[in-house]
Amino acid sequence: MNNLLLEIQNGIALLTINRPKSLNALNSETLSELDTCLSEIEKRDDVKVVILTGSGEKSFVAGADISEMVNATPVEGSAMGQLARKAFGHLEEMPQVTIAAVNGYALGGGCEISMACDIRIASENAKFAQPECGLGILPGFGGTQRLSRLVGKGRAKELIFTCDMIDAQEAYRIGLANKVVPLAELIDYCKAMAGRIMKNAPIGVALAKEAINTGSDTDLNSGLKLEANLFGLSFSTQDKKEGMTAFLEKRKEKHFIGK
Ligand code: DAK
Repeated sequence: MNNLLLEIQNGIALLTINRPKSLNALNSETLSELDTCLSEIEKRDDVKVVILTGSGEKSFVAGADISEMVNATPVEGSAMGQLARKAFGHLEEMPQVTIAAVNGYALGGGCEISMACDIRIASENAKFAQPECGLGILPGFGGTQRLSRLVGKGRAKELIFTCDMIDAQEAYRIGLANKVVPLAELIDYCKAMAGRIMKNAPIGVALAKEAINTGSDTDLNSGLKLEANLFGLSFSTQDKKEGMTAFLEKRKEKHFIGK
């Protein structure tokens, strides 16, 4: 991999987009590597949480690579869009929990890839924006859809139409960031959160992720039906037996096995 760093330890995959000279902008090669890497992580039982971040202390991802896009034809643009849809789709749909550790600029495709993650933790210096309309395009890696679902239609329209850049506190206030922490503590904070998640049953967490994601794109009744079915499915796991038995035995230690 030319543009990614991957470190897997204690159930956590720390995936770093590593193109610091262009502030970690996403070119086609990086998107393709993300697709390949995430589809491999997705199959690993020993990885429970993925933390996605950018290299350096200035930028998470400064968007799609403008130098690659400037002369791209519609066909090339569309191929790039397909690649991003696949790569971002893994983050959103993989059974593991995905946390974006937003360590600086999250602009355009950078804001969009953070929104494909389940949770966004921002460092104090993080900045978010969807600057596409100022480049003569519109958000195309899911921004018009995911931003409005996260912060509401009105705020999404304001951010997209004005291209305003907002800081981490404002992102937190509107619900785009889950939490703001000092830059030096960002990765440790995300790892500690991953640790709290990993104490719970992985299948329960994965089914809850599926219920929330699918349910939020459908009507309440269909979402509730899906939840009931997934709830039933969780009763087939050994982890359900273990979690409930541990409670009844007043045991703090639980031995979840992901089955
Ligand atoms: N692409 C390419 N290079 C970039 C870049 C980017 N997005 N962002 C920064 N760089 C490069 C700069 O060109 C510069 O390179 P050198 O001049 O040193 O060679 C280097 O990174 C450092 O940047 P600056 O010198 O500009 O650093 P500053 O601190 O002055 O400014 C900044 C930092 C982040 C405010 C500024 O670099 C900036 O405004 N960057 C562009 C941000 C932006 O507009 N991002 C949104 C891109 S549009 C698609 C769907 C979606 C998309 C594309 C296609 N399809 C469906 C096909 C998505 C589009 C976008 O994301």
